[in-house]
Amino acid sequence: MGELSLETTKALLRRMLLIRRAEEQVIHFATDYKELLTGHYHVYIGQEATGVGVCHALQPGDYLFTTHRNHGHVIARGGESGPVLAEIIGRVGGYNRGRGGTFHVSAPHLGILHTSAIVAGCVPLAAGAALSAQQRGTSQISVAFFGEGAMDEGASYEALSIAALWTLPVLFVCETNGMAGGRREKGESGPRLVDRALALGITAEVVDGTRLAAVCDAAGRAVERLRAGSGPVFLQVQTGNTWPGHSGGRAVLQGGDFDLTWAYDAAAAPQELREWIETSDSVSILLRDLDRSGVLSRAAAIELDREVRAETQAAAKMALESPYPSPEGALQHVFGR
Ligand SMILES: Cc1ncc(C[n+]2csc(CCOP(=O)(O)OP(=O)(O)O)c2C)c(N)n1
Ligand SMILES: [Mg+2]
Repeated sequence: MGELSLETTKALLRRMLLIRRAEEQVIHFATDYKELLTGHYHVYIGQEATGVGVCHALQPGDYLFTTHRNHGHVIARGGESGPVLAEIIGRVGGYNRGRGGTFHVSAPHLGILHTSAIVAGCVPLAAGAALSAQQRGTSQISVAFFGEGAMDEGASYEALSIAALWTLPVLFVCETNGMAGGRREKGESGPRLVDRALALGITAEVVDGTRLAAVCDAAGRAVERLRAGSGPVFLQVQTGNTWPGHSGGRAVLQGGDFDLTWAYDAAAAPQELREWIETSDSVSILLRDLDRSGVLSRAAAIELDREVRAETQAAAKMALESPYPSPEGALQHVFGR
């Protein structure tokens, strides 16, 4: 695992597992209960290494902006599963007191000031927060996570262009997962988005998002550059084949919750998941790497996962026991009346 210590590696794996288990819980909320989560929602399963690897490079006080696929980013930044899950099912125990829901989980104490599902909406906002940090003379940086779908929107190019012109401390993380709006992306907007950033004079590189170490390495170098005041960085993170459970806005857990032993023996997994486990799932790839290099045995990883599952169950219980906001309080915590 390159320069990461055993302790750090375990902490990052733990956070990736927290995301995996929380997202599975979201799917359970939507499928195992009647009318608990009736609309559509998007999970981060498979892409955990990107959020966790990038957030590892950040400091308290840095800003983070995200999209419709926000749950994983909030937990990657240190968010707790309980308030995230409670928010997703609209309860007062949620980070936004149940007023945001799945598309708007924000956590200002973690630098996540706002979340919206507007594709590309977060790109100019992240540039704006970076401008604010620059004007105030702080060392804060701002990160925007977005999918390749955002690279079809004009707002992204204005933000990239201004960030380059004004040397803003903003990190653009384009999670290229091969789909945009349920449409499988092929051809132009796939592999070389990085060239568009380079054309604007932005330092940019393609990163293997299936490997935590590669993300940590690229994000670490990017953040160093940003803190030095050298201008924006664009990372085109290739997250591999998408998790086969994505199904429009209603995900499906093939074979139930992810069984950690599948990471080591994909043949034991449901047929639909095998190739993804072998080639693309960032959790499985990390588990195999750690096992092979003797850093973390299968037994130790399974024990760690057992703790994470217990923590997630407690978080789900807390969310379910939290009440809905009262109708009388509908106008509290809002900007206008
Ligand atoms: C401005 C805007 N147009 C369309 C949509 C509908 N929509 C929701 S997700 C999505 C695709 C997003 O693809 P991508 O940015 O690659 O993210 P991914 O879902 O692959 O993570 C679209 C078009 C939207 N939310 N906002
Ligand atoms: Mg995409």
